[in-house]
Amino acid sequence: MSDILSPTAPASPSGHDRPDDVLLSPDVLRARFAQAMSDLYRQEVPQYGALLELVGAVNAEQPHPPEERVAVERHGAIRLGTAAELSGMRRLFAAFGMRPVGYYDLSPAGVPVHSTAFRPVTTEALARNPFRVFTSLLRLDLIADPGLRAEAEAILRNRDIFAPGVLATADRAAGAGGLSQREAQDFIQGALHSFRWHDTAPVSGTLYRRLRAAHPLIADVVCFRGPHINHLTPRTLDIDAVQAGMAARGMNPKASIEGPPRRQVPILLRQTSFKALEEPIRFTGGPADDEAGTHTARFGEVEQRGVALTPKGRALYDRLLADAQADGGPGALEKHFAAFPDDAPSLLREELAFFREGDPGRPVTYEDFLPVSAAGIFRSNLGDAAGNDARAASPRREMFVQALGAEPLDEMRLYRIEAEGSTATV
Ligand code: OOG
Ligand code: NI
Repeated sequence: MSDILSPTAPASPSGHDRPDDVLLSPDVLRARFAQAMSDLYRQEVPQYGALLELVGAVNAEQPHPPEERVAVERHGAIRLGTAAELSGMRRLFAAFGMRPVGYYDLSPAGVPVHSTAFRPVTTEALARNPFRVFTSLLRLDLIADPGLRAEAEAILRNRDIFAPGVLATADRAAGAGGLSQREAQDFIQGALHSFRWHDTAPVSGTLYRRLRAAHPLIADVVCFRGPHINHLTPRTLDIDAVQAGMAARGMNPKASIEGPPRRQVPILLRQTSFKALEEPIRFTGGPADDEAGTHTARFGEVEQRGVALTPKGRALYDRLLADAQADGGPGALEKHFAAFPDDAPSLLREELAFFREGDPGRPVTYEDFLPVSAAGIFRSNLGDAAGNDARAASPRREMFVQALGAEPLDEMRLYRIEAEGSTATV
């Protein structure tokens, strides 16, 4: 497996090892960045702290709690407005050893974004720190009203979501394979700047409401100075228990868990969240009597990850999920997924899931996201105004790749490399 992301600590030319000579690797920078983000979010959204406590309690009751700190955040999410913002984020995340993997088109579910996941890509890097960011780009081409689209574009053109100098440092870190201890702290603070909450919106309340009426996501992206992190997500070993616990604690969970049903051999990814909070904001771009308002964007999520599926397994998953959704009756998910083998030997024999070679083969964990689940998470945290209408798929992959400035990596290739224990460069 590639080692381009492994820690780099060149011997100092003088032969002495002064701390400042040692480069902190992208993996170390990512771990520090994830911790800083977690601290920030817990401080900004106290209910997220309550969710972490619940997840910690549920995980502690597992018969075999793993040694690693399970509830360490696995992912967060942001929504961007322009190509320059997306390519800038690619440069920023590269310094943390996070590369774009996969393309997600959420338009079929009526969510006007397309997305990728910036994440570590080797087994070693994932083990050192798993943090990843589901990153969406607003589809301005899906705003029907040309006047409103032009207004949104003009506002986005005039904002800079990055702290001064942070992208230049990111490029240098990515090129050199790390940063010195001295530089790391400023860099992480600079990176964090993009993800903070703003309780003021530099637009009028009237424009906010017009954008919101077009789609709540458009208002969320266009009306703020930066792409506030909208959730963080720890991992749990029993998501059904967390879902029940959120309800018992009055935490306003979404109605159902996204993804496959509970199984003997967990597959892919199951997710749930508490619904986004309505938070006070002030509009500073209009008349004084139009200053007070609220915005709904930030929530907390939990995830439970299972084995990665092969293309054949994924096709079966997609088909059964679509059947269950069309059916819609109580227990539809369990009923339709009865057709998906639920023991490791069958999954292996029928080439439905990835296992590491050897006897017994160990499951390869799914490290990515699911478009239908992601759309469900989006919808439940944007409120009813987000709509629920199915549309014709309109992927714009080429447009996304151009905006990103790179081709996202193919997740199936990464799983194959991992299953084979291959030394291929990714
Ligand atoms: C992202 C929603 C999707 C996931 O884990 O699938 C998501 C967002 O709300 O920006 O977080
Ligand atoms: Ni999420």
